[in-house]
Amino acid sequence: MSEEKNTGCTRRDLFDTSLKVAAVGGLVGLTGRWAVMGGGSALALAPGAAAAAGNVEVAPGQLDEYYGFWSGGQSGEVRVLGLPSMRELMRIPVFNRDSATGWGSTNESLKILSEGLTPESKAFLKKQNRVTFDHGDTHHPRPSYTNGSYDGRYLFINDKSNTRIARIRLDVMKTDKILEIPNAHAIHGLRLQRYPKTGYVFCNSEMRIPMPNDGTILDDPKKYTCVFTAVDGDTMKVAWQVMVSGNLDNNDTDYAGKYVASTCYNSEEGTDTAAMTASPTDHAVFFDIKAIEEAVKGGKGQMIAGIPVVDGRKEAKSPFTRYIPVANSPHGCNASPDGKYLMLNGKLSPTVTVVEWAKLDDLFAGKITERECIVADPEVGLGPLHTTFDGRGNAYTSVFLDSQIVKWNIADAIKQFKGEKVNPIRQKLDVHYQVGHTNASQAESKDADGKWLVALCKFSKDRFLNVGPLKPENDQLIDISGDEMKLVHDGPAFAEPHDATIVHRSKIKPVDLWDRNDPYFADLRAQAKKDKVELATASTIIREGSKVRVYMYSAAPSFSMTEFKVKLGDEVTVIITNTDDVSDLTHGFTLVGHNVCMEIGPQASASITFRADRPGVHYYYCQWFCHALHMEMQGRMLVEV
Ligand code: CUK
Ligand code: CUA
Repeated sequence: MSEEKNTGCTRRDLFDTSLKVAAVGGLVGLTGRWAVMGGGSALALAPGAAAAAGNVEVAPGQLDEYYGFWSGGQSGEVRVLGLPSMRELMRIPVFNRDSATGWGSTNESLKILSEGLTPESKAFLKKQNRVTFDHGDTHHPRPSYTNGSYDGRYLFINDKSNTRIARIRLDVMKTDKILEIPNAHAIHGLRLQRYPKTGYVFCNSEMRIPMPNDGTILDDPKKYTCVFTAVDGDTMKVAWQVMVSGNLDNNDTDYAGKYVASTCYNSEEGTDTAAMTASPTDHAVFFDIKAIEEAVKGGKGQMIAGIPVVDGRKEAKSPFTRYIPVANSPHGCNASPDGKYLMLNGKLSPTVTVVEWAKLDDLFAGKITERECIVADPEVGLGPLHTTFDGRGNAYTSVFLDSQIVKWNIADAIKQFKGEKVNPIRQKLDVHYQVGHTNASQAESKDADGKWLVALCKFSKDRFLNVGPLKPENDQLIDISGDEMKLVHDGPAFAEPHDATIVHRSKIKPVDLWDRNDPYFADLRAQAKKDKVELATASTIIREGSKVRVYMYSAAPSFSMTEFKVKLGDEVTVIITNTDDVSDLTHGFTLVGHNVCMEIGPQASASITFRADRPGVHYYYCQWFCHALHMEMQGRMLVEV
């Protein structure tokens, strides 16, 4: 029985490791809590405890209760998982190229990947014979809000590597907008306006660059600056920017639509590690959204690259920002779901600094000092990175160096700060290993429900079968529904999911079929109209000089055209409409030897353009197994010399 449970919901190694950890804890004379903790992890495997821990096993045919939106890190994509099973449900290509769907090859995706780039990037890429970047580094996936709750419209995510953000439509789970942020360098922190709705997408430029960055300023760091950016999430246009002091790291917003804050490292404004960490304190910068909006409306912003920019640097003593001092190099920045507090995670300091949002009105009005906004500073362990919440007054901080999730009570931390003799720490749970982000179910919204927590560990070391020098990450699932946290699952993940957001399935309503009038195919509809063809019934070739448009439709198991002819050197665009209106009936179009491949979802249209530079017969086929005669779903392109 217990054997079954062991193999069913977790790994045998977990059992061994937990016991070893407990023993080591005893050896080095750690407190009783450690012993309880180690035992607690092991207990999670006992049949009784596993039952109490809630059912993590989602049987075949059963659906998960939560969607998890995972960043794909350096892979540049977003992954959708089901929780608690931790099954990977979908990968959404975003900044990367994708062989299965043709993302980065189809005309529709190339437009999305290229239209939001700055003129400088477009010119740079053109010199390299490219239209877009092929690579992305995603960190922070965040679903849109209405009144502090997830509304299921969009998911936004950053690309640190090429200073971009993307918007994914959650009805179809496809990327629909990508925007490069001008005046910025490496977008890292990204969070969304919660009230009244999203609204703004707040983006942190992590690196400081000269302004203007035109090659005239090199060695004068005083002329370097960082900008904080507000993008309108509906139009995906930059609304305004604020110049700040220090390097922006992570950010978060309140639940009232008034303030947004960001942790900063390098308040020293140095350019190497020693200079960057010289001072014992850094700061978090708080932005007054109304004040900035009014200044921008009143024309007080300086126009840089077409964007109104206001000066919120420390020395400017502006009405836009306040700098609250915190210990050196803070990292995570997390608003509690009750709308009251913001947690600034110490990283180099073993503490989490708690700021009360309600104090900010007085701070901006000059009635209280920066330090008076701090209401708690609990010591949680070595290397606090990120904090999440259960909606019952507890916070859970990931502690990188100690490899633990530390549960602490917010009210008790505040009492302790006031001098009362209380210990806010409730439990320390070992995770494996070196945890980065942690996030709990619904915890980034006011509907935090305290059921599941994921610990996204940077190292998996010995937790899985060895796959060579590059190891997977280890995303661990922890049950937080009871008084004690229980580790219930290890999940290997490729290329660094920095962060994940867990959303109840009732909040997300994806469709089964595309709508023929979807904006995704607007360009194709317009082109078809010009060509006087009907997308869903066309089997036509339109020639315009050496430009050839091949219109066809697909209905399982065939393409409406099983052969077409073009001339050597033609620029060929193949436009296919999938007329099947059956759920899950996706077709594809792959042209052998041409670097051409695309997905065509049910009721979708898709197009791809290539040059017919190889004479002869070339087969195209459907690469999605759609029918008993799927193998036969093919045709020939004849390239005539
Ligand atoms: S960051 Cu990666 S662990 Cu980019 Cu949110 Cu903290
Ligand atoms: Cu259509 Cu396979």
